Amino acid sequence: MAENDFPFIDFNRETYSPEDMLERSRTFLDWADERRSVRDFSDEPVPKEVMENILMTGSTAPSGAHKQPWTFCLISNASLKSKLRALAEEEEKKSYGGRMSDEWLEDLAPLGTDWEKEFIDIAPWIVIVMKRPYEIQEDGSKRQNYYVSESVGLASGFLLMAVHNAGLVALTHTPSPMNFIAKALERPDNERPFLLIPIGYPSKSARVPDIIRKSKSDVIEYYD
Ligand code: IYR
Repeated sequence: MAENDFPFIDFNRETYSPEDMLERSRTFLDWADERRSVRDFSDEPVPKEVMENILMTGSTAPSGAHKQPWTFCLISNASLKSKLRALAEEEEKKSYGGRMSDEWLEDLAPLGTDWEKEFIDIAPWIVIVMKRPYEIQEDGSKRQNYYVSESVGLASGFLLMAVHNAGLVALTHTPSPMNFIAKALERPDNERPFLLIPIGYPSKSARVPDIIRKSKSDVIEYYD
């Protein structure tokens, strides 16, 4: 058997009656709907093992050919956080100061974002989600991964739900361009930064915009 072959095993999971499914799916939706992106963090510590569990939940996501093309950099080091903040703010100042279109800035205005990224210093943990377009094999040759952005996006979604489940909050921050992150973390050539995610407790005074989510008729097209 080749190294990457997996034997097939029986799969039996618990199923639910239609009534129970309805109840469970509604309860899960209500719970998921409570998740919010939060920009104001507390500096209260969060145990490392909680973070490891959250990241490993992200790592249960499906991926192209089961290549799991992600690495999660788990950062708590204060001077590294400060360095990342300074570098992110340098880029964001340029973005907010002219690189982003007027229309983009107009779309962001109601969310209250700006170039300042204080949360990178304050949140106890910063996760950098790296995507791996290819693997470097032992003989030095490259082997492609598949549907890398889709896979890493799914892993990030799973991770965010695990954060929510732990009673913590996160922000999916996308400093742009992000090359500085790979450099600061001395990541290998086959990794590219995908998201910067501060994770922690919300600050006591945290406020969030009162957003309205799209309704069923906005997001579902039926083909019965
Ligand atoms: N990357 C910037 C700008 C930004 C862009 C979008 I699209 C957002 O939904 C929020 C922010 C930043 O992180 O501030």
